Amino acid sequence: MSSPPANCETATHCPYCAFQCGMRLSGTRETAVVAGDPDFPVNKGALCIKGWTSSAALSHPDRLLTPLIRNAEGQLVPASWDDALGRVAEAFQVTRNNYGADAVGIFGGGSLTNEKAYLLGKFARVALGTSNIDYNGRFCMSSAAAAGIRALGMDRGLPFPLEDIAHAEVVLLAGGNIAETMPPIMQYFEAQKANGGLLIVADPRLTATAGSADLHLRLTPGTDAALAIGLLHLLIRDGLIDEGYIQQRTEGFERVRGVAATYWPERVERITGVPEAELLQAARLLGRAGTAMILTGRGAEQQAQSVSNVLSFINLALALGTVGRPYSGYGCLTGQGNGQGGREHGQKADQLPGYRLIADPAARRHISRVWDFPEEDLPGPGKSAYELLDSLGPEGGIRSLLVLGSNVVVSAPNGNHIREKLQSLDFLVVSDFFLSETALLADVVLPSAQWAEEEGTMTNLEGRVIRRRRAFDPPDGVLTDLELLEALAARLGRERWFSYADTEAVFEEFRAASAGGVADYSGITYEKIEAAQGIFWPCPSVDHPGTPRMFTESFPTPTGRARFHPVLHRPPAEEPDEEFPLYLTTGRVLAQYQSGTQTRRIEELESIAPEPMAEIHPTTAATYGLADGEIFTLETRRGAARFRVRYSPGIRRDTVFAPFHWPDEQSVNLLTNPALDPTSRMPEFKVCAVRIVKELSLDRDQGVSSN
Ligand SMILES: Nc1nc2c(c(=O)[nH]1)N[C@H]1C(S)=C(S)[C@@H](COP(=O)(O)OP(=O)(O)OC[C@H]3O[C@@H](n4cnc5c(=O)[nH]c(N)nc54)[C@H](O)[C@@H]3O)O[C@H]1N2
Ligand SMILES: Nc1nc2c(c(=O)[nH]1)N[C@H]1C(S)=C(S)[C@@H](COP(=O)(O)OP(=O)(O)OC[C@H]3O[C@@H](n4cnc5c(=O)[nH]c(N)nc54)[C@H](O)[C@@H]3O)O[C@H]1N2
Ligand code: SF4
Ligand SMILES: [Mo]
Repeated sequence: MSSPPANCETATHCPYCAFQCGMRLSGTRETAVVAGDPDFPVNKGALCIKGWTSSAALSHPDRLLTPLIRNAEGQLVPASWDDALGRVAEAFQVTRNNYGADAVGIFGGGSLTNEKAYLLGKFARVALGTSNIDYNGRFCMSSAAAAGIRALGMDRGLPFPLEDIAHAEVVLLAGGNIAETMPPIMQYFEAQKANGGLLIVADPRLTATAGSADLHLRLTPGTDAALAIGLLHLLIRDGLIDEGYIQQRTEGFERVRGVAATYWPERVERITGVPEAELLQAARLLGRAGTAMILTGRGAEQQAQSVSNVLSFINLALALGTVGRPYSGYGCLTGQGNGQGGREHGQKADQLPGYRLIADPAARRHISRVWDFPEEDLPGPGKSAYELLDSLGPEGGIRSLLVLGSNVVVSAPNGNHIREKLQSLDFLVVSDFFLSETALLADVVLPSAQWAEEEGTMTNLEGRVIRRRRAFDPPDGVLTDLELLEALAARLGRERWFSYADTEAVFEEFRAASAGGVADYSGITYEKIEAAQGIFWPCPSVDHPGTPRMFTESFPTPTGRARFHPVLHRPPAEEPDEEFPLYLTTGRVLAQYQSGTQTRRIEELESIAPEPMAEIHPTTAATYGLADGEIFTLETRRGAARFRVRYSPGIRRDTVFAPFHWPDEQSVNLLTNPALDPTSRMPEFKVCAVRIVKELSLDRDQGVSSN
């Protein structure tokens, strides 16, 4: 295939977050110039610093340009595709023959296009026959998704277009730092402010986002459910709930009313640390607003009780009568580029395309017909992300693993343990653009084409399906992930199910697979996306315009009503004690993305955020004799890591915050607690108990020793 002519402009989207800013690429791969796309209605020309600098990764000298195979001396050395694919296919066959198909695992990611996520799920079930496929979205969206399905009948991050934000009288944002994690979204909040709207932010830190809010609720980490139920208590007490809506559109409120009665403000202040006066102020703002919106980010969602947290916020949104009304309702802010589509098309352990459940006989029948593959040969549900990683090696039974689109060594909780698990595999293959920390452990590494070098669709945080367009050819010798999966399937004797003329052909099959499912894409075509700057799912037929706003008439539950859930606040799995006296919470900074594989290589970003800074209240720091800017160690029951102190007068005194974008001894995930939410299996990234140690020698192989 020949390259597009140099200097032509290609309209595509940023490789990073779920905002999926429209951007235009010009020049060649080596000289690529990025511009914000003023015609794309979501970002309207704006980009953040990561977007502006994203093209630097395309021609970066660290880029993988050939497959690598580990040789007898234990080194990764360049190899041909033929050798590399042969090695992978052979290893998978040996594992299957010796231990059964479930002994091969796949770990995918929320940055993959819909086409890739779909084909990866099909590859697991049809080419490998394994039930064990899951993905990093389990670490991201799974709690909001589980709560949305339970309460509203389905999970689409924002069930309304972003434009609604500008017209909401009051927005409560729990656990999101969007001024750093998707900066161009702030234009909607600025418009909201200009319209007289107010913003309430619940966060243990005074973040850039909380700083722009009208009210900042500085809650104790891990107390979101108590906060939400406490607000509901006040709304009920003061007669500010919408009884008519509750009666007509919901069910189960009476039990929730009973629970809320026991969350009186003094009690909620004690649990959350938020003063009673602020609770009252927040409740009044929400209760008296004509339109109110409640949004959650990972702060409220990455906890061992986070499904309960989100259900409590949804209870609040329902009691206020907001869900399904314009400029109102509940929404979760999806994180990864295709965090939304990535959770709909079958790369989850319990799922088939179209948000169908793999255990559902009707879903299996439908997919078996679309795939022309025997229903009885489709595997059942497999292990969720952390459990899958925890099952690697001889003990757990997963002996070979393909990682495609994740860097779990840096991003999974309890990192020392995960590294050991990966090292105990018989065979690890990683597909990436760069030699990530996970790829460094692999037996075979496969180089992949980057975003600007492939076609496909992405689904943004609003549920808008958009086109990723190819601006440049991949470097010689680099395959797209779709080409890789097709080639590997052929080596495994499954060519018949994995032969596509092009990416659109994968999309066409996937449309049919999703037809009739909850996430129905069957009416979406590449042409329609082009013409309308994106189509919102569900879109069940070609003449259907798509669904920007959902739940306007009814909910996709058996009764058509939304469901209240009488959940309680439960404390985090690990709380501070004498030994580990502080809370540790984790998250992101503006200039780095995720595990940092892509952004730690980009000069402009490195100059802004070269190393992890741990935010500590100056008073707390003084107790430990820590000067601003000093290097120190944080230690939990699971490990220790080093950070530079950043004095942060806006954080709670009992809480330390650290970002997770760095590896090795700077990795906060050596510290985090893998306690899982019982429903969503989300790890508790946002809360554990930590202590400050001024001096500690760190040796990964020998564990941690104080000196
Ligand atoms: N710059 C940048 N942007 C990104 C990403 C990135 O890596 N870097 N990643 C993308 C992805 S995948 C995601 S998921 C999103 C995440 O986007 P956000 O959810 O906005 O990001 P986080 O920093 O993980 O967490 C948000 C906030 O939760 C707060 N928090 C911590 N504990 C608690 C708690 O117990 N309760 C409450 N209410 N808040 C708490 C933290 O202090 C933090 O400010 O960002 C996306 N955008
Ligand atoms: N402590 C702590 N840990 C966290 C979080 C937290 O808040 N705190 N947040 C969690 C969340 S929300 C998330 S989403 C995860 C993210 O964590 P990861 O899954 O590690 O995310 P990325 O760094 O985006 O990893 C993607 C990897 O795949 C590569 N890649 C990207 N796109 C493609 C592609 O299309 N094809 C191929 N072959 N490779 C690709 C990238 O170069 C990168 O190495 O981290 C989780 N971990
Ligand atoms: S906000 Fe997200 S999509 Fe937009 S430029 Fe930044 S990283 Fe890219
Ligand atoms: Mo995420």
